[in-house]
Amino acid sequence: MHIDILTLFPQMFEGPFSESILKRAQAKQLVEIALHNIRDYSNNKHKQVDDYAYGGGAGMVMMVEPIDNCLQKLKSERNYDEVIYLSPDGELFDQKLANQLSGKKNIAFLCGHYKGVDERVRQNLITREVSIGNYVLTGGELATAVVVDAIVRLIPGVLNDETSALSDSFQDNLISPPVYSQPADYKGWKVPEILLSGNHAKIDAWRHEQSVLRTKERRPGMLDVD
Ligand code: 6GU
Repeated sequence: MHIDILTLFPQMFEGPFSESILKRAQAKQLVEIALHNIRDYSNNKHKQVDDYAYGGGAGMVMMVEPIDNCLQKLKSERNYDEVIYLSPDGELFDQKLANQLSGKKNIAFLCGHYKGVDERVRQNLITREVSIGNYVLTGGELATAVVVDAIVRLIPGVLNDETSALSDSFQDNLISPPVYSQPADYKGWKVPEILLSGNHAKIDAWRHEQSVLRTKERRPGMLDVD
């Protein structure tokens, strides 16, 4: 998979993409992530990327031209399955969308800032708008990092034990069961007997039962979807 990220703040991605699983996925060439500074595509002598809104009002708007310049260049090099604009008023991101996107070949993400992007970007250059939740962030960068993380870990070969993504919470509309490790008794806080029994059929049945119980308690709406 190839991912392009269009942003005014490329350095915001250095931490999240240079550690742990995302770092290894790139080293193994399972994913290639390229950052593009929108400011580099401004033709203005001040490298201007935002301007006042027509009609007045508070807040700056990201201009169409630098974003279009950047996307034109990228589109001359590859065909995109999706060009995604991260915005608090987009479609809510969930595990189902993460699964869909993890199967794509080329995805571009546009990170918005200020009062958002010129509407003509949304009308003409974007295939999809995504939000990570009903709250407002300072910009689309952290949202993009979240979405990229959720997608990349689903690419085959990224996780060591491939079954571990299959047993994730949400993957089958169930929350994961509780897990325990050594010691079996810590300060009197005991691991459930069944997990120490060695009876794997019973353990699997117990885990499934715990998943259903937790889902009913924590995400009652999740059991009836799909
Ligand atoms: Cl994608 N962007 C911003 N700025 N805030 C958000 C968001 C995105 N998703 C939730 N809040």
